[in-house]
Amino acid sequence: MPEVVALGESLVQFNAVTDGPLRHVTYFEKHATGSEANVCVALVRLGVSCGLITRLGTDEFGLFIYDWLRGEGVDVGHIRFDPERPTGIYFVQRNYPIPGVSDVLYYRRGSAASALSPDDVDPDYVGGARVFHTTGITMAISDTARSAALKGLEIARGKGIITSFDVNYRKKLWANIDDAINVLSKALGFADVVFLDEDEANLLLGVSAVDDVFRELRSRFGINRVVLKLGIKGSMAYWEGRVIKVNAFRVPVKDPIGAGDAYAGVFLASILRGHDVESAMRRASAAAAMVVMVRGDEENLPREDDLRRFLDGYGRQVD
Ligand code: KDG
Repeated sequence: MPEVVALGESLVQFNAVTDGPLRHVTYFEKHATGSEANVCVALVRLGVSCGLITRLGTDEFGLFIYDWLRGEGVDVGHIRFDPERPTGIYFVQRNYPIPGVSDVLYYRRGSAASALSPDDVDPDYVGGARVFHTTGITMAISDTARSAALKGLEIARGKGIITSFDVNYRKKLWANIDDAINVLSKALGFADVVFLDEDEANLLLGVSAVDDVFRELRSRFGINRVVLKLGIKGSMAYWEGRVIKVNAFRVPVKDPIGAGDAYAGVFLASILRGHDVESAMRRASAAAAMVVMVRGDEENLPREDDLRRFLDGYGRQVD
């Protein structure tokens, strides 16, 4: 049984090789991505076993993702193939219109993973893990995928397994903001460890000052382990009564997509391997920096040796 079980859509990313509006881009690079899959790869590269519960099409893209994840060492035993539905894909437009920001164009409605359902969640599989991880993306892609994610969270909670939830609010995936707030708040009610950024805090809690965010999550949801991602300003955690701040690493950015998943995956891996919270945050920040230096979410996820080399010399910390 894997130490971590994650649930969510893995999809193929077509990342623009050149900057600018997609209408003028000729070449795209193909990458296996998807938030929870990214977290799984981050974990296995650091020696923490992880299984992904998802559905893929039997098309070329589904086969590509399956082989990629299997090759990385992710447990693919709970991935189902759906011959009736396509694997989700999306395109990434880089550095346009805002420099340093990537925009996404989804083709995932009706995808195989959008048919994820509670039947996909085997209680014994989730129950055998130490951590169950999912995100707000899975809560958004369909009602059945949301039910599957909530089932996973409930099973994990019931069995005393750590539940990890990354808010990952994706505006384009929600019909309206009220739905997003209701559903994501419900998920927070099951979460032991939460990852979010200032905008997401503002959306869900109506506050964005760090102390207020931590206080609201504690008083409204009973959450005592929170990581607040602050982009280039670094990250802050509230961890069982302690507040910790870690700086970000300044690196040349090719594509910021995937940074949050690198952070979450490496943070969880580090905590599971006995690092203290500050060390886990520092390692997670390094991984996030490494991932944004290239196109694709998973290619630059570090192994131990890569992390050590980056932390020993490559990162120049922002004051
Ligand atoms: O966090 C990055 C992933 O989420 C990305 O690979 C896919 O943006 C994506 C999404 O919304 O699922």
